[in-house]
Amino acid sequence: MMSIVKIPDAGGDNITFLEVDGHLYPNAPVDYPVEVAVKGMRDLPIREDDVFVCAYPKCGTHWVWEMVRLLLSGDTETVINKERFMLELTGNDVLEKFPSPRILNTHCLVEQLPRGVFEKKCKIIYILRNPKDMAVSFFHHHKKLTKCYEYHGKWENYFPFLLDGKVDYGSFFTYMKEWAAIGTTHPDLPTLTLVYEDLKEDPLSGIRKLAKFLNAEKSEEFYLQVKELTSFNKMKESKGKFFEEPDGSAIMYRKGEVGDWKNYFTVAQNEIFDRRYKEHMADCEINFRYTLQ
Ligand code: PPS
Repeated sequence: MMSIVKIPDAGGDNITFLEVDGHLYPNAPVDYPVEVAVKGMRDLPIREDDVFVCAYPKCGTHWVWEMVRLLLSGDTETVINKERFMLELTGNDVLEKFPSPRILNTHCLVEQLPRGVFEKKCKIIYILRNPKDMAVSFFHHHKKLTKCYEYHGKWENYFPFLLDGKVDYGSFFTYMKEWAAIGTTHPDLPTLTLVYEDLKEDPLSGIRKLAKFLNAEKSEEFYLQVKELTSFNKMKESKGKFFEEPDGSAIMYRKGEVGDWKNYFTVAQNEIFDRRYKEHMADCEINFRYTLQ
């Protein structure tokens, strides 16, 4: 089953999504029919050296993708390419033409990954970001990608809507819990968890961890180059043009900070958030950092 759905936020402003088999996806204006891509995803032929970069939306997927690409290729410059088109939004015939090693981004749940991932035991990099900053980033994403979401609502009405998980890729509580359990549900899958806030605080140590995990260890000098090339400003400058607003400003490279949520959350919203977080995540301990000292 596939349909375009318009879901109202708490103020009655609609957001448009694509619903496929009970899951919401962005109704992305890509050349490929998204429903075909989504439906084909489970059966994508997987290669042993495929690497998966997995994160809930707005948690740093494309930042880490670039780190991985530089480490695996040994390149010393960033490229503008089609990697923005996520695994679930790209057809299998297109993905099959990608050269190895493929680095595949996805916001999907563990159980939605291609079956071959579990058979071939592919490397998985999972990224976590504190959900308050994610919420603010997702708000801007939904508002700015007007062709996709047709959304013009306000933060105060978006906030409860997001907490209810009525967005593309579903509730972030469900997502975080499912991914947090991967060590138990799939103990044989090689998985590296990276945290957005840690990468902000100390990108070099994240880059070293990644290199080791990928068996792509390089010199300290190279790691420094990766750090420079993947800094927020550098990526915004080199890759921001790939998606831009009519005024030319980058949509995907907005602020890249820890703690921006404080500019949006009211005291009451913060209390609601903390309460809902506790209710949903009681059996799943993740110690997020909501600010950096
Ligand atoms: S998407 O569209 O869901 O795939 O977005 P995703 O790539 O997962 O995350 C987007 C947020 O990551 C920020 N970003 C970065 N932060 C720090 N350093 C670098 N290099 C970097 N690149 C992207 C991006 O700005 C989005 O966060 P916000 O808070 O909106 O700025």
